[in-house]
Amino acid sequence: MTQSPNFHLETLAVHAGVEPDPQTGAVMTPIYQTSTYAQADVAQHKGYEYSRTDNPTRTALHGALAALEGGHYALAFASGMAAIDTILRLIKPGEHVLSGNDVYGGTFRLFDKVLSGYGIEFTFADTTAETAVAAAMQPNTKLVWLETPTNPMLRLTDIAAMSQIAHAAGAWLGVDNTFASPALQNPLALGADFVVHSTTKYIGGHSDVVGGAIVLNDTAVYNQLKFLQNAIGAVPGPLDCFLTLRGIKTLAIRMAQHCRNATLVAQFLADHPAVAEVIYPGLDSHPQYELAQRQMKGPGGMISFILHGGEAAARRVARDTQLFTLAESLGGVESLIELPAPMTHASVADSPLAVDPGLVRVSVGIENAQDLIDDLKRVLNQL
Ligand code: P1T
Repeated sequence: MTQSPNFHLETLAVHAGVEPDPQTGAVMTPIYQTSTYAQADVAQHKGYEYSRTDNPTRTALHGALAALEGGHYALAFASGMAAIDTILRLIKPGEHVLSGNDVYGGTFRLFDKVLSGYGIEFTFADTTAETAVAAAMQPNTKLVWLETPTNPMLRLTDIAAMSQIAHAAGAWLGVDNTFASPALQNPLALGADFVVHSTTKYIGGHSDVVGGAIVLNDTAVYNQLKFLQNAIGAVPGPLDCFLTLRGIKTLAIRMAQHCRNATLVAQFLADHPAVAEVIYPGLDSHPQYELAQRQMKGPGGMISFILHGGEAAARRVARDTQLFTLAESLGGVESLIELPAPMTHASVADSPLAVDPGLVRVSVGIENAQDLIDDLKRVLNQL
């Protein structure tokens, strides 16, 4: 496809990065299941020499990811954590990273339990409050890191405001855009320097592949990251790239249905007497409803809630729903339910980031909304 900045997301999702195969005309990019490439003479190759460095199926995925986020460059990784880790390799011992204080448990674990052991200094601050971030900046701050919406509290951060604070201090802004997906929010356009995805989630969309991505505009930093991608080697295999490319084609219509369904489920939960609090950016009870309206094209498919019955009730609901499968992860076509405190965020226990043990998180899938509501109603009515 001839790339044009004027194409809409629905069109980019179907076409970006993918050209008919030059050899055969195959419409879908083949799974180039090869580790190496024949060379005509020493160091004379057709752009590919070894599949850790480059692989044609991965090249197509890079093109699609860059287009979706409106960035010049994208790099795909074996997981979301591998993508985040590779960005953090740009930070040197003695430098400081200011991270949001409500992030995926694995991100906190990487920062606090792994990278701080290599001399990188981390501070965790409330990025929803600009004053808290400005106060926590240090002369050696090199990177401000945030999720919006956050996992699992669904708090929002004003990306444009945060990029001003970071850039005024000479720091980069990295935004983990996993929860919104590129269909609902494009952080580069709001001033972020890096966008990261766990492509395991909405981008892949079918709970059948683990992957990660970085998208950015700066050529010099891209070259550094491309070097690191090859040097470290946490790359996705060709089948994983193919599955992710296939998932991307329906991103726009999946996200529209996730948003529609989650809005209806959130409204149902908010009206149910067993539910004490519903956190969803599409409800006007969300403390940052106005920012959600301004910054996001839709409220997303993730809902967190707390029951009057606390942790015991939360465990019963997570165990007894049938359409909502009790499982970690999110963003697939099927609805999932989990308790962050003992599951996805177990690694923040005993830290200032600890999560309420009664918090329930649901990833609302693309099933029929009434079926999903009936499933929750049956279980909530028994509490
Ligand atoms: O699982 P992986 O592809 O390595 O991605 C890590 C990651 C990064 N960023 C965010 C916001 C995430 O939610 C995740 C993974 N999260 C889950 C597995 C989860 O259930 O929350």
